[in-house]
Amino acid sequence: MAEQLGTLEELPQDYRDDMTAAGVAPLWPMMRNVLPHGAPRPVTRPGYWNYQAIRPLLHRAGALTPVEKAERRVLVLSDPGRGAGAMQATASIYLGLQLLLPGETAPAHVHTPSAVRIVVEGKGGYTVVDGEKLPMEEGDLVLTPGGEWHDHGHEGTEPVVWLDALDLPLFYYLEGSYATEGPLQAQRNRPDASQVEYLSSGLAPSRKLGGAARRYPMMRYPWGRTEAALTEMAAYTDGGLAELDYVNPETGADVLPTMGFTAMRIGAGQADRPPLRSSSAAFHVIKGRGIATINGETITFGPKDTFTAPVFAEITLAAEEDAYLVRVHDRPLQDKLGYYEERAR
Ligand code: 1HN
Repeated sequence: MAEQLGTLEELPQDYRDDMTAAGVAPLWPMMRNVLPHGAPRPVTRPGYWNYQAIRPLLHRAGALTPVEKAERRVLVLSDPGRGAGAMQATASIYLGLQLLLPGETAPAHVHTPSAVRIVVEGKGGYTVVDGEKLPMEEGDLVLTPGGEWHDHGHEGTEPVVWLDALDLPLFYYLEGSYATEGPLQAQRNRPDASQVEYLSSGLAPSRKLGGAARRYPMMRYPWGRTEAALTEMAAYTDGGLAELDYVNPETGADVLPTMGFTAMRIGAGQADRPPLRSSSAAFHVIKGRGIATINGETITFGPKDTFTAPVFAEITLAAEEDAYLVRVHDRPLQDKLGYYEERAR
């Protein structure tokens, strides 16, 4: 196995010009870029977004740009490895903070990428997905899967902010990203499935012959239940560490085709040192404080902050107070492609 492959400069200029004119290029000078040895060489760098620093910028967007002129009033979280304006936080994950003011609506549309909202602050916001009205309370996880119509509204009195996570970079790369606009949806006059059909984990609506469950049976995961489950679980685990994956209550599978979500609890004074994972990840802090070390970079995190880790990152999360986080990752995609991997550190 050659350490150093031939370079472009070694080749005669007339040959290089003729190749360019013919629309071809030699692979060997570029081979290591696309196929490095041993592990990927991510462009993504660890990112950190302090919510208290971004909050005034979001509110200023609210004053400067009416929702009618924005459609979605969002500040995008750009990967430091790709620079300002990058429409991605990791290779596969787009993140943005979205502001909706009291009385506003964000118009209905449907698109190929899937989205998830994690509610950061404010009461009275809601998302309508396929006619189902999903209340948005702090920490709730709300799905708007690809191919499902969705619009947002706000019946409260204070600004509502949520974190959007989308698999947009993947769809954009595939040249498969597009949307269709439509009128605001009529809302069914009943509570969402998390309050009616899937009120208790382990119980699902009784199956009827010929009656297939919806592909996305539950699209809202209320935070209160998630926190209670983590806290109960942590009482019986080493170091007060607990992790719960968000799953489809009918199938137990990941909630979306490409993105996965894991709720985490780290007890005060404890640290989580996961194996190196082939998935990239974004961590959103629901509550608590601590220090994250990602590939040697130190991040001091508090409530509502967000930070990211590239693939195969060395991650340590040390909690100073009981910390509750949601990890957004692309393991479901990597599982489907057959290459998800964990390595001991
Ligand atoms: C989108 O549809 C929403 O529906 C938010 O709230 C952010 C970013 C890129 C593409 C579509 C939304 C988005 C988005």
